[in-house]
Amino acid sequence: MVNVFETPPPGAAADWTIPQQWERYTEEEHRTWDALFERQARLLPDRVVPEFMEGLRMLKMDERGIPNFEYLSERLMKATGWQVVAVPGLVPDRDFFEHLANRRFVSGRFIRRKDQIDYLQEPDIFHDVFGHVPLLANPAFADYMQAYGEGGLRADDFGAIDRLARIYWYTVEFGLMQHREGLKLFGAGIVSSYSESVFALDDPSPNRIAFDLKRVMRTKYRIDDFQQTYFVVDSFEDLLRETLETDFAPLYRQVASLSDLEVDSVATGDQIFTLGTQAYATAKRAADETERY
Ligand code: HBI
Ligand code: FE
Repeated sequence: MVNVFETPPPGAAADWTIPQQWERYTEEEHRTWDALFERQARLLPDRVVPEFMEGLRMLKMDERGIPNFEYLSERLMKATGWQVVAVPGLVPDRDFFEHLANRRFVSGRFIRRKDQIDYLQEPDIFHDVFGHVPLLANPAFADYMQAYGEGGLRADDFGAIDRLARIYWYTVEFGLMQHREGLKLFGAGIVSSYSESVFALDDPSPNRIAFDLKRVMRTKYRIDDFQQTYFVVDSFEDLLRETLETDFAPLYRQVASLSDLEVDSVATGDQIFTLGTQAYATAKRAADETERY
């Protein structure tokens, strides 16, 4: 979560937006986008939900180079009434929610350097735009994102932003979906990462558990490595319906009296798709410990 007391840096508007300045991207930056795009476009077709591929096509995101937000927003506006606006980096929670509640998706404008192709900590334009924007062309997902923004503003009044943020994390960022032909990816944190796009579906290490609002609200998450548990939704329509029909106030009260669940724990009532071996996380932890001595 992001500090609430911060103010926008010089050059940013009161709502934290900045001009994209598309004409300032260098040839090398456009080629970095192309390299990332081509790799994911090759890997994803059988792995990602069809709604994602549909969004890429509808928004004409397969044109070469870093997308210009002006044209991207025009197409997105026609599809679902969303826009993409540039921000300097992470923005405070309330400003973030305010943008989503008004169907504006905030995106970083910088792109990772060539030597950071496979890993970087903070979200760049490839994560934000390639990862998040295609699904915003889907009506149910678009409404779900707006509902999340509205819910975020209300959660703040209950002191429950961290609980709600877990729902965002385990759906919008790292969600899986149960499809006729098996599990598919839809989380932006997965689909913008080559290695996690393979790990999240194929690796025996992580748990894959049916999505449940209360369960997810209690579950911690990792920001430093692949997830140890992924949650599986049935469809965007179901996710949207459940979010709109649930009264979150009593849920926040219940969750407040329950303990947090660890990133790898299995709880009573879980509907388990895969019980993970956690071999990846265990090996990683052992390697980190060796390194320290
Ligand atoms: N700001 N730019 C940006 N992008 C995010 O994904 C983001 C943010 N601020 C807050 C935030 N996410 C989350 O912590 C909220 O879901 C709570
Ligand atoms: Fe993201």
